[in-house]
Amino acid sequence: MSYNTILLDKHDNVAVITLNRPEALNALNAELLGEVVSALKEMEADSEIGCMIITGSDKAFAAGADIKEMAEQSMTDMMAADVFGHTQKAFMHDIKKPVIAAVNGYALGGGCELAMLCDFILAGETAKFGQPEINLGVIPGIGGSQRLTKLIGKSKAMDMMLTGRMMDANEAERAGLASRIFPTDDLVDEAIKVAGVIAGKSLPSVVMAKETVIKAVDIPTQDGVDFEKRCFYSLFSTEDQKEGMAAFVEKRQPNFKNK
Ligand code: CO8
Repeated sequence: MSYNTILLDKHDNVAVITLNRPEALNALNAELLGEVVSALKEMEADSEIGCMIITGSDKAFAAGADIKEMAEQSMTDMMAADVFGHTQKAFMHDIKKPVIAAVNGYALGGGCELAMLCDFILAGETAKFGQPEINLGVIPGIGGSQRLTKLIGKSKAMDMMLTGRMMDANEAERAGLASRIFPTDDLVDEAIKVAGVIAGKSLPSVVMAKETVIKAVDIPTQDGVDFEKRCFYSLFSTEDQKEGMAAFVEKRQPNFKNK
């Protein structure tokens, strides 16, 4: 299959999906999310592949959902398209092989959430994680509130989600968001080595190891994720979401009405 917004390479038994919208810091538009899901499914069906990696550029893993694509959407538009629901379903139900996020640069909003949808996160030294949706008059919409809280605990998750601040690689590793840190330039090669170790194991045990860890943390998550999605979409009926996203597009500070 050919893709417009991602690159797909194979390194022996490891597949590397590189998010490739440099002009928008890999902002996650509907096309890119659809292509990530298609590539994961393609690699899931490829008997040569034992482990997948999702990565971005040195500057950005992904700077969030595409604000310019979302800015004018209504609540009904968001719920009808349900792009985030489809993406999440694919990660949670269709992909049995492990997926590693290799994060350099910004992993913000949906970018941080995409990294957390992967099975674990390897961070480059310059990685920066954040859930800055609050600055746009919205909240995370693809599981971030649930997964971040489970990974780093309530206090830090509240701090991140309510202030919108960023967390560097060291803090992310200490907090349990990233499993290991590598030098920026070596990150993808190191991730391929880690993925190669996993791909060298017995696939049935790898698939079951993944499934059991997910069960340990995730059984009640679905309810929270569904709740979060309804909240996220409903925020598209507020003036403040329109103002927050318009302000970003126009490169100015937002003037929220409902303070
Ligand atoms: N959406 C659309 N375009 C973006 C985004 C984005 N999220 N982030 C950056 N861009 C664009 C900029 O508009 C700019 O384009 P142009 O050159 O045409 O003006 C280009 O990328 C480069 O960006 P900057 O000039 O802003 O680069 P800086 O180095 O000055 O700043 C930052 C980098 C700090 C990352 C800055 O770009 C920024 O703050 N970006 C927005 C971060 C953000 O708010 N992310 C959250 C988005 S909302 C969200 O993710 C909701 C999640 C819901 C579920 C998602 C499921 C996938």
